[in-house]
Amino acid sequence: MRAYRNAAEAVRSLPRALSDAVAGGEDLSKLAGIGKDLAEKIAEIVQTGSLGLLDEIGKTTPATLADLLSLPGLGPKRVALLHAELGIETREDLARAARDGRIRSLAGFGPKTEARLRSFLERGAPEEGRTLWSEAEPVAQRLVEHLARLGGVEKVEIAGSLRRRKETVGDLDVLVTCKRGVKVADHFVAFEDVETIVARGSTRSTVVLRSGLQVDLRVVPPVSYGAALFYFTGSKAHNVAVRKIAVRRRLKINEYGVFRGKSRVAGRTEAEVYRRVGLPYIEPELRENRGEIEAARRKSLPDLIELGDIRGDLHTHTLATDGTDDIVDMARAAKRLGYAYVAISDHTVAARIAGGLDARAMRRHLIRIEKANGSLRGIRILKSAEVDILRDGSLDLPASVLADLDLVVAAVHSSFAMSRERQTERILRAMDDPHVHVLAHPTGRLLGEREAYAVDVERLIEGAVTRGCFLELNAQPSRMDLPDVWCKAAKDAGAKIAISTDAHAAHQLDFMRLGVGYARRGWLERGDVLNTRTATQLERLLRKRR
Ligand code: DGT
Ligand code: CA
Ligand code: CA
Repeated sequence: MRAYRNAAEAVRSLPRALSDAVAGGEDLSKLAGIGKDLAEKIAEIVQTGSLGLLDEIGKTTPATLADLLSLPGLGPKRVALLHAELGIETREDLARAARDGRIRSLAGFGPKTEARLRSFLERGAPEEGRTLWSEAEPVAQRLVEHLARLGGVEKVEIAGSLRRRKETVGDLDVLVTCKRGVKVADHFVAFEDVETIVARGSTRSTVVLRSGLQVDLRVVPPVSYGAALFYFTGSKAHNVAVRKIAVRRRLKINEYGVFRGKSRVAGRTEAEVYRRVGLPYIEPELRENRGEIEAARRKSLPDLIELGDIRGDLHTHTLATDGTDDIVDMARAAKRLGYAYVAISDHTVAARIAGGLDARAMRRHLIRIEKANGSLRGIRILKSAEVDILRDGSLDLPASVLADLDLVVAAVHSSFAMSRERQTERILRAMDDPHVHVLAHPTGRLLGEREAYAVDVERLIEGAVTRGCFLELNAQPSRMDLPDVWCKAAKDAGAKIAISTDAHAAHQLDFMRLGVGYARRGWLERGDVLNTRTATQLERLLRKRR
């Protein structure tokens, strides 16, 4: 696979047409990434228009198998095995085999993999057309670096929903200023990820990347940069609301500037644009027309939380269940981030696919946590568990074990299909238990995979406040749960939020950056967030709940 991919890359970067090279008798195997065998195959394709080997494979291997490669945990070897052993050709075949329990017995598969595939397939296809923020952002960063490499380019910034840190983005909106005559468009479409050029012009261009993500580029003069950044950051609803204020002051705002009649009175910076209409600067994450303009006029905009405010992580997993690192690895990684504490919160037994721990195994696990805590300096490891909320709202560990935990995180992992009323009652009942501190991923949504279960989030927020419980903002890229509007509602109701990564590996502790960015969309300030507290403050709060 890799050899073929490298060869494709070599061919793509050839400065002339491949057919000419072959016709000219050029030895392709001299090119980096192409050996003798591949050179012969390429020559065959150029000369005959097809490849004998591929036609042979096509006779025995259905084309639908390629589709299976996109499923989580399936590579070429595993797909080949599924085909050879079970005759699986399509997603439907695979779903049926998973349901019948026929996959777990294959070499290299097991009940966990089978269950994962099954739940993925039963959730249906991901939402079309939107990309997770966490996937779009690294691409955007590479694109910014690419654009900045061109001489004469001055400012490069990503606007749109990515800048507002929405959990998913429809497309990327890139803004560039440069010296006169710089060929930004040509350089833009030469970005390595570009698959299709939709439009190429001196002020606007559009491409589609190989990942399917579309990118809009605008080139603007420096005097308009702030106005353009304001305009293309959006949201549209925010822009419309600000424009209304401008109109009352007999001003006009567009992407070129703020105008009084024909003269431009602002536009170089965003702050200047806001100032001209009588507003303080409004952070991009707030620009959704959800009250930020009123707050700006009252001078009561929130002082948004920052990554540096975070003092620990309150939801992580280890090898004891479905994590990939041990307690000490997780604690060391947390310490490297400058944290004061980290909670080790592995699954309980009802979370069967995650290899959850029963009461006895949990007790042994807690002893290991204590030992690790004793052996490491400069970081406090909290004894915790992500306890399943059972169908009737009871908890998946006996009270005697719960009482030994420093921090109890409770979560719904099953029975998503209940009525809204029953689901709400079930969760409130779990929060009735005085051992419970945090309700994890409160809505259960999985972006692009699964909608939130039906639940009355307002009542959960109220319930948390009256009981002294906390709500989690789970920072796994596909969760971002509690959703932003509910974070704001929770804050307004006086609930405190734990921003937690739910890390299943040490490096996933870095998801905190995503969580904090998203929390800003929910108007959260340092004081609204549980894990900005010092270890001592935190322990006092957790004990108070009991
Ligand atoms: P997305 O791409 O769906 O995640 O969301 P956005 O917000 O990035 O939307 P997009 O890419 O369609 O447009 C980028 C920004 O450009 C948008 O947030 C506001 C501005 N914009 C686009 N179309 C209009 C419009 O018709 N009127 C106004 N006022 N602004 C617009
Ligand atoms: Ca966009
Ligand atoms: Ca766009």
